[in-house]
Amino acid sequence: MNSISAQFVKGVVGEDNILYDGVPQIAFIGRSNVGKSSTLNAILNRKKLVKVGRTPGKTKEVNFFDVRTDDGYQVYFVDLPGYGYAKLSKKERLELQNLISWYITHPEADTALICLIIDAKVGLTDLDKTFIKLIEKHSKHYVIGVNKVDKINQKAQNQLRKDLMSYLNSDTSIFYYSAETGKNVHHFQDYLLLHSS
Ligand SMILES: Nc1nc2c(ncn2[C@@H]2O[C@H](COP(=O)(O)OP(=O)(O)OP(=O)(O)O)[C@@H](O)[C@H]2O)c(=O)[nH]1
Ligand SMILES: [Mg+2]
Repeated sequence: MNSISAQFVKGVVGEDNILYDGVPQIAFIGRSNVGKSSTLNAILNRKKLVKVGRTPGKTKEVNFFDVRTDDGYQVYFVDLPGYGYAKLSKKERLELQNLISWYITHPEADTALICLIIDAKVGLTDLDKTFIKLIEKHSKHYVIGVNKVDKINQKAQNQLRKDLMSYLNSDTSIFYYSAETGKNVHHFQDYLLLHSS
């Protein structure tokens, strides 16, 4: 496996040169608390690079991490706030959703890939479907990451696979893993670091 170095660069909430500096961006979006930040930590083999929350709503900005592999590949991992956190006020929820929509529909940002993360126990929600439609409308590439597979048994996982395959295009890549136990994280990691340049 490649050795990877990663460091936090900055968090943005609007226009910034980092969006267009030519480094490809791999973004992580999804409902609040699905484990987007944990996924970054797991893929980067770093326990505490990205702040992970016991309470949802931990990530508030569009956070850029500079990731480099020892064969010279450079990419930004972009950690976004979660959508749909019920405990926020309607205004706060809309502000976060607008920030996420702004980033994923940005016509000039160097977005190479959007990873839409879902919780294995919850499956695809209506808001996930809304964001998938938005991503497709703006012709961005995306994959689905199904996190927290440690929380479901094989039977539930088979059902989830069926549900996802009936909703998604057949060419959409889906990764099933657990950021907590590390199960299958390397498949997702290989894909992101080898195939997205
Ligand atoms: N069981 C289990 N728990 C997980 C897994 N991944 C993350 N968690 C837990 O889920 C909670 C949320 O994780 P975060 O990584 O902060 O989630 P997030 O999607 O970044 O959350 P926001 O930034 O608030 O949108 C934490 O308590 C994690 O420890 C997993 O694979 N399995
Ligand atoms: Mg987070």
